[in-house]
Amino acid sequence: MDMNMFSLEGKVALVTGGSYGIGFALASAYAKAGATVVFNDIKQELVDKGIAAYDEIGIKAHGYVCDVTNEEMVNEMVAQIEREVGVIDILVNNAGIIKRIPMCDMTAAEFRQVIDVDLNAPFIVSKAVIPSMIKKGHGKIINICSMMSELGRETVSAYAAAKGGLKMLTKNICSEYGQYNIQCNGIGPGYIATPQTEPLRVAGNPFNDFIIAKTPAGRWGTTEDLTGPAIFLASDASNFVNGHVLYVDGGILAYIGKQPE
Ligand code: NAP
Ligand code: GCO
Repeated sequence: MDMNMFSLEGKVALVTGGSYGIGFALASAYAKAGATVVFNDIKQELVDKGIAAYDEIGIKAHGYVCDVTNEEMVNEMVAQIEREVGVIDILVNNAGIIKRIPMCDMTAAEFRQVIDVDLNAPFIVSKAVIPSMIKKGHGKIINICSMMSELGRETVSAYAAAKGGLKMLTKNICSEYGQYNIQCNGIGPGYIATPQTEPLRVAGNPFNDFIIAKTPAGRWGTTEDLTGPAIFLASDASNFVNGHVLYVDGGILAYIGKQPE
């Protein structure tokens, strides 16, 4: 087997919301596998922080200010990346938000905001990169899904609706553009220690123990746990894998849960 099939040498990878958290870890792994890394964030301040953080680990990343929910800004950013860095070979739709509010207390505006970032934005960014991928003859799109692409729980109705929708957008991009040698897959992270899950991990929050008990691996995931699967799905090693969601969850989805003692 040729291990070079995992190499990302010569590829340009755009990771949305990649200044910290999961996006930062995936983009860093791509750079180590040979790719040129591009990321965006909403605020200049976060882009600057991101560039400094990549710099610190020896990676020269290209950062852009862009709100992924704004189609005009996204189209401008993609055109600028194509001019300044090159055609995007790998897109990771990573930027995401969560609002933990019981459904009946949630306003329609709050629900829409989550859908906008977690579902509409992957549509907008994918749509912006696909035409050049078709011209180039290949492309990889990786959508960061969730346990909530399969499961529900109290307070996350909008997030679950968005991530469930993102799983189906993944299958549909595969269905429409597989013929152009574009592979669109998802990664469904389990419970990963990042700023997004910080409120759930504070000492004394029973949710922390609940997640550890519900995960056969017996721990929270790390951003590093996601990097191998992300490299696989971005590389030639996955050229016939399409429309799939790879759950990287320490076994949560396979497990019925611990019986009470
Ligand atoms: P995070 O720590 O909150 O990072 C999310 C990133 O997305 C931030 O850099 C954020 O920037 C950016 N972002 C948010 N809205 C944006 C917008 N409109 N335009 C551009 N960038 C935007 O989250 P994370 O835990 O790394 O999660 C990354 C992805 O993985 C999300 O899609 C999340 O739903 C998913 N996920 C996370 C977990 C987990 O356990 N952590 C599990 C499954 C799936 P700002 O700081 O400016 O908002
Ligand atoms: C929550 C969590 C999640 C995770 C993740 C699970 O409140 O339940 O924040 O939804 O972040 O997406 O895969």
